[in-house]
Amino acid sequence: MQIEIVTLFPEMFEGPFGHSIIKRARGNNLLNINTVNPRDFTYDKHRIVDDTPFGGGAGMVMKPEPFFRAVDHITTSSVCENRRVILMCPGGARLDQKKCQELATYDQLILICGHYEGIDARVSQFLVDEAISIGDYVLTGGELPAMVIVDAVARMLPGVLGSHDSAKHDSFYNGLLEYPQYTRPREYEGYEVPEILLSGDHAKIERWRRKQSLKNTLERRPDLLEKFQLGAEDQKLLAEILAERA
Ligand code: 4GN
Repeated sequence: MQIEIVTLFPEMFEGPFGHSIIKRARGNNLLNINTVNPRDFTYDKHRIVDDTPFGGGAGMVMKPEPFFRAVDHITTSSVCENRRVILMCPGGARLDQKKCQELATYDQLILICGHYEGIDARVSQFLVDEAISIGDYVLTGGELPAMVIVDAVARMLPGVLGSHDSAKHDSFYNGLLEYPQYTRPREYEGYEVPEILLSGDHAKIERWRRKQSLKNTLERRPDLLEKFQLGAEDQKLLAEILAERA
């Protein structure tokens, strides 16, 4: 996958994409990340990217031309049939695991990061395919949200996670929260690992893990459970959980 990030602050991306799984994915050519600076697409002496809002009011608004030209530069210099242009925006559709899986199917993502008080609305109206938000809060720029998208989408790409750290067991991936995991030591300062995990009975362990997943989801994210299609075994486990509560 090719990811183009349109940002006034390309240096911000050097750290987060230079480590661990994302670094490995880039090294293996599964992921190619590039930044484009809209300031390089201003043609005035002072390379101005923002201006005061029409209609008055406080703050500055980012001008449309640098964004249109930057995206035009990307789309005309790379042949790609299957791309998506995305604006990082507090008012966009909320990012979730399903959206990350969907975004992972594109060959190219163009992520647009804004700053200041806002971006000229023609960018979201006529340049982007969709606006995405990583949550109901406002940040000083779209850079951190773009990093979140890159990270979450990259680990959905085939080959990025090793088979041992596959996404299958992730929270949200299968619609439930993850079951708790433990490693050595068996006992730390009196805190013990659940006995069943040491039993070697794999069928029992699978059942226990599924039950813990259901229990965690019920207790912490009942909204997820409402949308979830419970199988026959899940219904039995859930009945057990509710009985144990009473
Ligand atoms: C996205 C962008 C939060 C999000 C942002 C989010 C930059 N803050 N929740 N800030 O995903 C005005 C112009 C704020 C750009 C925008």
